[in-house]
Amino acid sequence: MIHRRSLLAGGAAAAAAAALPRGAVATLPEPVGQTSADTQPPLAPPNGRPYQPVATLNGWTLPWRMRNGWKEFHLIAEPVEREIAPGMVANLWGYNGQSPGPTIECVEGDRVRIFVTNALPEHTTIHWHGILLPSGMDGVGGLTQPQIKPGKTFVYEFVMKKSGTFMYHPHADEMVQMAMGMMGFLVVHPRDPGFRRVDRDFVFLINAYDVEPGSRVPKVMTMTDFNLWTWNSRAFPGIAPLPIRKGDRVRIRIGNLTMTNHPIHLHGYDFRVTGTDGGWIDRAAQWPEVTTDVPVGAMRVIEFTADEPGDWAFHCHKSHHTMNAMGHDVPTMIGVDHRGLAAKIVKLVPDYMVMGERGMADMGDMEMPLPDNTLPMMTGAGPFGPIEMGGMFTVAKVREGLARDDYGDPGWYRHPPGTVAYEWTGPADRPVRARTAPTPPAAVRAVKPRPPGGGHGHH
Ligand SMILES: [Cu+2]
Repeated sequence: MIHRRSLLAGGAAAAAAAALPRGAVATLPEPVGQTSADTQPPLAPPNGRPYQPVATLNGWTLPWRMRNGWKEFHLIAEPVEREIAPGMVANLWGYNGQSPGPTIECVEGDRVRIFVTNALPEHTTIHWHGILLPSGMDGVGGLTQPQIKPGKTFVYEFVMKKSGTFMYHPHADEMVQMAMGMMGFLVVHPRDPGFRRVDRDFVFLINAYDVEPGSRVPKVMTMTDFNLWTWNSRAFPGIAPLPIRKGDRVRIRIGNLTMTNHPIHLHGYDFRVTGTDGGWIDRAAQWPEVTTDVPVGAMRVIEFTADEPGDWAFHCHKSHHTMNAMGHDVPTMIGVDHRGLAAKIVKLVPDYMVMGERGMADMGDMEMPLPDNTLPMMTGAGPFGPIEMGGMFTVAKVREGLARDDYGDPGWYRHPPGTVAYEWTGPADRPVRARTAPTPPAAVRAVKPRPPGGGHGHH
């Protein structure tokens, strides 16, 4: 739920401000926070230029106020609690109650003023990734401004020169602060609401954490070996589905603030890559894809027309990124029957985990003891059984008859009769195998000459 707070002013200051005529004093915009990790409905602009708002997966859009022709936002950098998925909460840093912070939406040509209050225990700044702005507003601590000390508020002011897909994040102790979850989406809508208009416009950031099983705080010194692969600080089955009305023109905007690339794959459709954080791609330069790689520190915009109903998997194609916390130091146990052994060891070592001996699908069946506040590696049940995914996985749910503004989960797809893969129940012969040894290729025979006089002796 969105909540309004008097975090800064305190009771006395707020009362003093309220006693003065409206507008007589410059005041900070009211800080607004969000505690829910549910996807909030798109925020229709109550004032200013019109636009089609975006839906932030497991997130929300920051309200603003108009003041003398400026659109004013107020970000609070602060420690937050984020539910990564049901059963696991992480202590992160974020903005206005959540990690990622709220999505900022504005319009090409808008004069934007963003107040940033630092409620962290260390200094910070905000860099506006991809925005064309005066150098001194670029948010690089030490280079373009002093860092914002704890308890202080800085003001960023710039005009949005162009529409597009952008993000914000600290440029101060940034390895730590981004490993703790500090980032947010920034969308600048085109001045012409008809420009490349879509019906649904989803946004999310790719992020990653290293949280040891049983703990709540990410290890901030981790370079590459993260164990929670998340979209908007959520792991499957915690990532919201993308509800889509059949026939909708759909845009999905993705930004990558992890330390590795993510090939993002959508089932059921081919799509066009229509934009990056550098701008919109000319139609003639767009090419079809079903997987688009989102490099480190980059953003990709994909679009398609949702003409095929169904439940379509949408995930990172690095298969270990569709899993949650893994122990990396376990041997492969395929072919080893250790089921009885595991039960005995678990009595002695409660956290003991083994890999399945018939592949990894066993993991979903085994009731392995896990430390508190740890996500199982593979979880999430579908209509046909366990989905065996964690991490960066969700479902695009394309349905006939959804309302235009309905972003609720429509449930599982009801497949028309005769359109689901089915089990063969007729006679099943074993495959016929070749009964004679194949003749070696001539090249192999050539290097094994027989010794003079015949026979098979060695040289
Ligand atoms: Cu990935």
